[in-house]
Amino acid sequence: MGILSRDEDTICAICTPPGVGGIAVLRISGSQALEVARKVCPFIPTAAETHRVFYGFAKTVDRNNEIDEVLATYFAANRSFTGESTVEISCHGGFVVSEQLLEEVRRAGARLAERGEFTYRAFMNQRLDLVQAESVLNLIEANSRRASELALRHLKGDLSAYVNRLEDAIHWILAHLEANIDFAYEDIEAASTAELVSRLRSEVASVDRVLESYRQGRMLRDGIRIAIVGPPNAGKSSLMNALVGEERSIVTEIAGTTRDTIEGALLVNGVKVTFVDTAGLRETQDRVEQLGISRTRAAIKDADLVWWVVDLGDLESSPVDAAVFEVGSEQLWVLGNKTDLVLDGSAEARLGNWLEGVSEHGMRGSRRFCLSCLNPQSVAWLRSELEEQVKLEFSEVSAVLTNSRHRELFEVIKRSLDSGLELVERGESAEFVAFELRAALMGVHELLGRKFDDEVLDRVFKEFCLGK
Ligand SMILES: Nc1nc2c(ncn2[C@@H]2O[C@H](COP(=O)(O)OP(=O)(O)O)[C@@H](O)[C@H]2O)c(=O)[nH]1
Ligand SMILES: [Mg+2]
Repeated sequence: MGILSRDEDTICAICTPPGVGGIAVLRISGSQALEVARKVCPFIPTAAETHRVFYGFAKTVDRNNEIDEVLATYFAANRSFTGESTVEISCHGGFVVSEQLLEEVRRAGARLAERGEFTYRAFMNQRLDLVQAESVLNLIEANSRRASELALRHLKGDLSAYVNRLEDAIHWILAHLEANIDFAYEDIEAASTAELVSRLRSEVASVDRVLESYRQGRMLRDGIRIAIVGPPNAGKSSLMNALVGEERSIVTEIAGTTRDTIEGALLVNGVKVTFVDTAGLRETQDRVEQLGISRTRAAIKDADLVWWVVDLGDLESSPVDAAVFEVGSEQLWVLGNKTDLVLDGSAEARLGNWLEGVSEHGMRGSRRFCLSCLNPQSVAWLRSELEEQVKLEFSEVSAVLTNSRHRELFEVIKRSLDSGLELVERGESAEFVAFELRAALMGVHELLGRKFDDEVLDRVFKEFCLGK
């Protein structure tokens, strides 16, 4: 059952996370919010002023028992997050008090809110568009400073403003196009084909830029994943442990120790970086190890960056796995480990020669590092190189896409604009072009949630937690 059909109810939920805390906040929203709240908090005046805090004792509805000493804040309709009349009651934290208060508020006539229902109401009351509602979720879920900054910018309307501007631009083109078709638009002068082409081109280019930003946006939201792969015993687990500063993976001199993927994470320049330590790549008859290796291949596919670790002291007998060669050179770092075993200082040269030997292109274009995981200075150096890389990736953050729903719709918009442009360039009749532009407009409306179906809304709001 979706949340769509019961919009008239007054709803309530505890908005703070469960467990023991200094305070808990219970929110009541809906036309009866004030009446419901007053049954439990009789000290709130009937004609409460908006944005005022009232102090007193919350009581059971039957007035027989006091529950807690609380603060109640009143927000009038159109002046609240949901757009509805809202009361927020702050009580002492802990499970018992807040649950009892919630129970009494329900007894007083409010229904328990479903996941995301407060934000859903904010959307229905046009306090937020759909892109902004989704960014509320992203803000709550952000696991790094950069991700939360971006979500906040979207909440404030950055991306929405771009989409609105795009809509205006498409409207302009459509209107001038239709002036060619229909004399009803006599106040609009028909635009020349050259002008239509140039306007369309610039919109296509701007949509392209937004689409390109998805990779960056997704990395900001979820962080960067680095798969650490290579032959057994190269020092992959040692490297991960040294980087995250704890013993996440078991390290031994026995080849094939790591059989599953193990993750460890770090914040690098405000971006979450997840290292995935993997089972060593080699031919093996061991069933468990084989399963581990197929996970390694999956980890390579999922990764933003692949670190291929090899043992400089044992290059000649290092097996090379084809999966590594499929990684693009800009996504692959080759790490020659155990420099301490190469006593003549020829580590770089050895690694280079060996790479020329194992692959036609010698992994040219991939970055190379020679280091020793046992040497803290080596590890610190690799870390600083990683920091530089992260800085580079995020040196310029524009209105970026982070959400797959948005990306799908931007793709729809782009396809329609592309076809429209092609038709204009070929000198096709204005009706055909207009058809494509209207399809692009539909995409825009869907993006902002001006046109929606229940299924989309259900999917968006179901991801929220209770009380939001
Ligand atoms: N000499 C030396 N030994 C290392 C270095 N890094 C790791 N080892 C050792 O190599 C062996 C295999 O390490 P491990 O991290 O388990 O390799 P993995 O199989 O690739 O995960 C262990 O005995 C480590 O102590 C290094 O830089 N120098
Ligand atoms: Mg290992």
